[in-house]
Amino acid sequence: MTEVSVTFESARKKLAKALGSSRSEQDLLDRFDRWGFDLISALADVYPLDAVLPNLIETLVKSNKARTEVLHQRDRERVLEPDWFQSEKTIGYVCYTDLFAKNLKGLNEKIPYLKNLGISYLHLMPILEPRPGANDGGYAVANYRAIRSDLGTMSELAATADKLHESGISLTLDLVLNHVAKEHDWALKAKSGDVEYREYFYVYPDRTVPDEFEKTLPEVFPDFAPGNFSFDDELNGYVWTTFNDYQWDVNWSNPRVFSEYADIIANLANHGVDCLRLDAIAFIWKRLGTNCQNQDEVHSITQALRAFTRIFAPSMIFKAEAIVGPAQVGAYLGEGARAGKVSDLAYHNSLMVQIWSAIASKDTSLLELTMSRFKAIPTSSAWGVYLRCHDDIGWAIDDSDAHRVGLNGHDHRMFLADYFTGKFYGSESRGVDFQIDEQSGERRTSGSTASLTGIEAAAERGDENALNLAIRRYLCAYAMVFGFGGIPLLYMGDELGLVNDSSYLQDPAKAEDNRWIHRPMMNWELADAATKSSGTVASRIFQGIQQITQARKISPSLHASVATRVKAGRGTGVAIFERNHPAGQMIQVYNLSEDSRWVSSDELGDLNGIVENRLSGEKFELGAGITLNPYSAYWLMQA
Ligand code: OTU
Repeated sequence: MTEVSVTFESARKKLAKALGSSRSEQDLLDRFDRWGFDLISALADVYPLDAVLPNLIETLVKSNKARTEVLHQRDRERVLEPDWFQSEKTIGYVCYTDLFAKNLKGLNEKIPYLKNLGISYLHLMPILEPRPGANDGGYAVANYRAIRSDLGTMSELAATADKLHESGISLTLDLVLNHVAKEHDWALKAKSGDVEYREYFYVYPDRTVPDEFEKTLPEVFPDFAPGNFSFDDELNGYVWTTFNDYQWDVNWSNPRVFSEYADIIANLANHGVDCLRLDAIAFIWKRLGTNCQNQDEVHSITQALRAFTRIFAPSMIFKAEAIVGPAQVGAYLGEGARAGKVSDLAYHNSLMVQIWSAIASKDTSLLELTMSRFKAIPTSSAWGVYLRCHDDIGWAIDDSDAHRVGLNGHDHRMFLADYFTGKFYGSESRGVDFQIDEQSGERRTSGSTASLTGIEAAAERGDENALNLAIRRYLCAYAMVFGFGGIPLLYMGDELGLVNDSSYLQDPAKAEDNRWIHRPMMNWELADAATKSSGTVASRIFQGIQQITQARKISPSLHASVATRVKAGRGTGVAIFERNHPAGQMIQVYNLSEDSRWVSSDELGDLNGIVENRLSGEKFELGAGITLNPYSAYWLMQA
């Protein structure tokens, strides 16, 4: 027997002894039999087993006792329906609790609005207690066991989770794994000289080691947080700070850190959270001579946490926030022996970038090529698909991909940054530059969907034609997001076309970070009007999004277990997405140009005769092909 099997047997014995005979305790033991090996083998990759397992077993037993019967029941249901999040009926919404509804109590009252929009998956942006003052939008957590005090309490969180579930909506929260606020208890203890807690972080007495690492480390926020290490007087040393100087990277090579996070996860699961968004997961393992992202140990750690969660709370899933290239992102959903054993969801950053790139260039060849580079993902996983989120857009165009379609990577990235900030001739985009790379001049872009797609500029000028075109562009892009398969994530305000909001400049804790320009306050007056009247920009967008949502919900062909294939060779501004699902072939056609285009029927898979456009409900004779109006979108099925 291998070391792992021996450990498994003895761990199982200890667990069985500690557990009683109740149904939930016996269920837990069954799940240990199913997932315990994955847990222990992954732990063995990274840690001495006796330094983590006893703690984990204790956490399992203790947290299982604390878990409510309602949650045990949810566990049983989801074990029987493990694809719940892959369903075509899953529609996501992402918002800040305060900007959306002031606090958790206010949010409870807005659940009918979310239901009306068709939402069944809600991601509440960072809500755990952050450090005071600047806190990177809540990504500098001071306490994982409390809610930001103006938003509510942990028991209110559990109550909100219950209310959401009653309405068929699951709850996602962020779990920031890579760093804590320098005001977190661990950091305070480290500063006070506690050696054990100093080892929760990467601390160096002088610049020797940091300088070695810096040789190969990129910078995430070069403008407001240059470098990856910060000197701290109390530590009397340099502490690793990938992001801001107040966000201290946690040392995951320390087994105690693993045990701490397992316990934090169990606590969140016991408050009714369904999904954890693993923030900045790519960064959690450091290796000299590398960019310290996507290291193999990241995936071992995730597998261990995932197996732990499957044993303890099988209704919970993980979403990897790994904003990395096509070649790296697959590992977050599991490749090789880890297929299906790490995160269940991962953001599709490349698709997002490629949609914007195709819009700017009115050419889809780069999108087609880049999408063809994606390998299959486990059929039990799904992409989180989005057009905008709370972050800037990094123009992640691969140099060799660009080269293969006749572009220069650097030039194209510069073009996109210029285009979406309105500097390129003819562009109506109103984005703003975020972080400039001194050497290359390359920039990322902030801005809301409505401002980037030209709605803001056209509305301001009162140019009806331009406005119509911009709204079509906007809805066409969202149809791509909703049609791709995986969870479409609607970013708050995008259902109404909210434009850039500069009010963040008044708040000193936000002013230097222009990502706040696309994190506006919800406009409930506008939302009310949009749901009641028609004809306004907001109502046209709201109804457009609702229509896309409804079309998606009646289309089992969009279940995430089957991948979308982006058809190659079009390149003329038309993208074709093929979904060869046993429930029925669906061919999606998008004209991302400002001119009419033609698609011939032999580009449309097996479709012939009478076809239905799921998006409009319209049925028509396919004939030789379809004339595509600017920004038209079709989800075609055999009628
Ligand atoms: C994430 O971001 C969050 O989404 C950001 O809002 C936070 O500032 C950051 O972590 C730190 O907590 O780490 O895996 O364009 O994509 O900052 C990628 C850069 C991240 C972002 C990057 C991202």
